[in-house]
Amino acid sequence: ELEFFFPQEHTFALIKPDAAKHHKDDIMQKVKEAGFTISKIKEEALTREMAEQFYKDHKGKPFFEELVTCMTQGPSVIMVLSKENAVEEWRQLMGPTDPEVAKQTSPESIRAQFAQDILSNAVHGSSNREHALKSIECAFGELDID
Ligand code: RTP
Repeated sequence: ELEFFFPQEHTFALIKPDAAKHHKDDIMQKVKEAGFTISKIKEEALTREMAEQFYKDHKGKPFFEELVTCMTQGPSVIMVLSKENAVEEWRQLMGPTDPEVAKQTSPESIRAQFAQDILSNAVHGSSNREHALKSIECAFGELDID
């Protein structure tokens, strides 16, 4: 009945390869504590095509090649997270892009606690609902959850 007032939203979330290797359990713990439902999950290395699709807005930037290499170097944990206001809340839980900033402004965030540096910054999350839907379809096919 609550869902009538607080409809679920879905977002696309990913634990990047380095963090998937070293901090997966701790990050999954924070996901659950924050009240997300894990609607879909798989562990697999992104292909170059997928990494380029997720980061197409950054094509041409000086860090793009490094970013794609970093994202394809090993298995990622790829998820659909569901919750009221999921897109925004997952971004909040991730924290700012740069872990040095994250440590100052959001010490409880995933990036403050588990990011290595601004490139290997532990997690990815869609920045809006449209991007979320596109990334979910790209990773899992048509969205078949309510
Ligand atoms: P994301 O897209 O991964 O969820 O992260 P975001 O919105 O916080 O960061 P964004 O500005 O979209 O950048 C995407 C990813 O590119 C890498 N990056 N490196 N070396 C650099 O200055 C730099 N800036 C961004 C990070 O891996 C970031 O997550």
